[in-house]
Amino acid sequence: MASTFPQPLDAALVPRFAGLPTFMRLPAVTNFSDVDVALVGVPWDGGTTNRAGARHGPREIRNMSSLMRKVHHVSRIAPYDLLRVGDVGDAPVNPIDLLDCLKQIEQFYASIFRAGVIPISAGGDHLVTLPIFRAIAKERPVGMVHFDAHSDTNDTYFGNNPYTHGTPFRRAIEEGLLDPKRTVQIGIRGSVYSAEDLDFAEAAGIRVIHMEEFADLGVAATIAEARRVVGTEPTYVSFDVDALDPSFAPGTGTPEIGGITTLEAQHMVRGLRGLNLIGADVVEVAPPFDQGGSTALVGATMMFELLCVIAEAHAQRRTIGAERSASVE
Ligand SMILES: [Mn+2]
Repeated sequence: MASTFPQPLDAALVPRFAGLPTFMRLPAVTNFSDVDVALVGVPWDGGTTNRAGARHGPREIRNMSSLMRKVHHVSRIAPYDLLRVGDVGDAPVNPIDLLDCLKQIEQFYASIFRAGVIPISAGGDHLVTLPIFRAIAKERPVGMVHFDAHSDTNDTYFGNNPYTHGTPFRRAIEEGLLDPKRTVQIGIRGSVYSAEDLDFAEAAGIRVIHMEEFADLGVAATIAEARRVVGTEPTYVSFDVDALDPSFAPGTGTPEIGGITTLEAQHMVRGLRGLNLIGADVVEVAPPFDQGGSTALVGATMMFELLCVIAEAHAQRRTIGAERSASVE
C-alpha cells in the first residue's frame, strides 16, 4: 500500500545534485487530486517594505531540499508512507501588480482547498499568507501558531496602503479569517515604530510571546502554552525565518538579532504533534541576502519538520473519518 505513494528520488541511486530540483525530490504533480499534501512555491515579494528578494525563495528552498531524507530521525514519522505528497509547482504571481497577485494566489489555493489537499508552502514574503487564508479559511476562521520576530499586525504603510508583509494578520483578523484568540506568536522582538505597535494584537486577544518571555519559559513551556492557545480546532502554522537568530538565517528581509536557534525551532515544531494542523508555510527566505544557501537549507529543513507533523495529523484525521463512516454503516 505505502509503496504506491509518490517517493522522493533515492539518493543512493540518483545523486542529490542530479535531476529536477523539486521540493524534497518528489514528483512534480499537475493534478491536485493526485496528492493529499501539496508542497507549493509562492515566488513573490511584492509586499516587502525594505530588503526584497523572497521571490527567489521557492527555487533555492527546492534546491536545498535535495538534502532532506525520507524519515524523521526523532519521531520516526515517514511522511511519504502516510500520504501522497508532491510538488505542485508555484502559485501564479504578478511581480508588478499587488492586488492582481493576491487574487491569483488566492485562486490557486482555492483549487488546492477544493481538492481536499493540505498545502505546505514556501514563500515569498509574509503577505502571501493572507491570500492563502482567503482560500482556506473562508468557511471558518483558523487558529495559528506563528513563529516570527514581528507581529505583522501593523495597519498601513507609505500612506494608506493596507497590504505589506507587515500587515497580513491584521487584515486576516479584520476579514474574519484568523481567530486572534486561537493565535500564538513566538519570538517577537526588535525595535518598533512606536510604543503602541503591539496594541492591536494584544487587544484582539493574540497571545504574544516576546523573545524575552520565550527565553524565560524555555521550549517545553512555550509548546504547552501554544497548544493551550490553539486547542483542538483547525490550526495553521506560519514560520517566518526571521524568527530565527540571523546567525542561523541571515538571508531574510528583516533580520533581528537575539532570536530563536534552529534547534529550538525544530523542537517547537515537533511539539505541535497531534494538533489539528491544516496547513503551513515557511516564508521570508531571501536568497540575495543568503550566504552559501544556509538560510534556504533552514527553510527546507523547517518545511520537512512541518511536513512530518502535518502528514501525521492529516493521516490521523483520515483514519478517524474512515472509522466513523464504517461505524455508521
Ligand atoms: Mn513575518
